[in-house]
Amino acid sequence: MKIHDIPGFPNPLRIRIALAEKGLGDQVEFVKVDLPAAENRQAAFLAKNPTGTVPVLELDDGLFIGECTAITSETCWAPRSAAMRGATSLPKVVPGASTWV
Ligand SMILES: N[C@@H](CCC(=O)N[C@@H](CS)C(=O)NCC(=O)O)C(=O)O
Repeated sequence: MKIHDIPGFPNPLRIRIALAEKGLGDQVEFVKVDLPAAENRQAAFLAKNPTGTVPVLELDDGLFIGECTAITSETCWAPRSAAMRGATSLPKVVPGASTWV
């Protein structure tokens, strides 16, 4: 799992805090997006997230998920997050669906 972001910016920080709380920091590769150079407005990044914002979660199957709320929800389903979500929670149904709600 990868997180495309830039250190120190508020929305990426939300994800980094959530991952740290869940003990998932070592399962994530962070890919720096050069916001000052407008890398997030280039076609290559817009293909990952059409809103042109960070953070973006990239799952191992190649799915990209934007929006902090959707990303934190998605990372709840990582195997080591069971303690955070509870053992009897509902199963994941539609990956990334909460990006658009
Ligand atoms: N609603 C988005 C907001 C993300 C956002 O605004 N990120 C800022 C960085 S803190 C960004 O990418 N700004 C660059 C831009 O809008 O061009 C989320 O929750 O992830």
